[in-house]
Amino acid sequence: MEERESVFRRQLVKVHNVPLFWSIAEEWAQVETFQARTDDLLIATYPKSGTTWISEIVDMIYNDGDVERCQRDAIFNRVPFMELIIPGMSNGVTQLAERPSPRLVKTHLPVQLLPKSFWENNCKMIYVARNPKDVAVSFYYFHQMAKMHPEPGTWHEFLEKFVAGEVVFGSWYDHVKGWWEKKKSHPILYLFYEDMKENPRCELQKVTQFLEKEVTEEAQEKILHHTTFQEMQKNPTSNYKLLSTGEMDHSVSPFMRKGITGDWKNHFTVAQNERFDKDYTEKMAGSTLKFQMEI
Ligand code: PPS
Repeated sequence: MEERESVFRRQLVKVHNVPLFWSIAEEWAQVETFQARTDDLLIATYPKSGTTWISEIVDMIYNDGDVERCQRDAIFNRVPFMELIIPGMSNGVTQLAERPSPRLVKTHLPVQLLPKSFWENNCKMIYVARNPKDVAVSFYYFHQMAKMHPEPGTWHEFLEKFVAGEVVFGSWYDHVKGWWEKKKSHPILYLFYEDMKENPRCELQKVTQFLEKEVTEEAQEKILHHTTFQEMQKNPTSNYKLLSTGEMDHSVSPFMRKGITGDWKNHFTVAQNERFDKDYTEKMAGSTLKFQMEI
């Protein structure tokens, strides 16, 4: 019991200047030498940007819209989190090594930290980005319920850390811009959470085209229905309730929390919002990347 507790709520440790969970930093050599395969599909995101949502969509495409087959296992086993290494609990690197191809691989790493075998194997990648205000709010609640994170402090304190990039996986700005730039030279489908909310059918078609998969009209309907927030929220294989309460305590805040765009308006004060907008304008200057803060 003592050992288990000591795993949680520790300070982050920087790897190449990016804050990571202490246990990922300690085992970084394993992550860095991860062996990608040519038919791997990488799902890359900054935390809280729609990773689980796109993972469920892709798994459904791979399984021709068969809901039962997609309920064969929890999402964190169907799409393992590559760099997540927690002693005695999880090792995405070894988990993935044992899986048959074609594999779906989840990562939150910023582009510069991605193991080089993904580039060498020219793997297809899907990146999902979400507006930073909703990410910050979602991340704040996630820190409270998922115990690998350091204590978030108050909302105000957390927002300061988020803006400064002093949170796990580093700066949201560096992350979204880094992957955006990379798509100029590599097959990356770059999607937005807000577009997925606004027009799920259109975004689903982008994904199937990118993956070069034929999906029947019927399967498409099933995928759209099965991956709505309401369906995923009650599905034990996608709502993370199969994890132990020690790792994620849904009574503090559920993993499937609200699933909307614009919840930040219920959390940001006017002063916080003004300050955030000013900083956002400075950090995004010169980028062609645009976000919808509301839809
Ligand atoms: S993680 O822990 O980083 O992998 O989390 P991630 O899956 O990226 O993000 C969790 C947020 O995504 C919301 N979510 C959804 N929104 C809309 N539709 C669907 N189907 C869906 N599935 C998950 C989830 O509720 C978290 O956002 P918040 O704002 O906290 O509700």
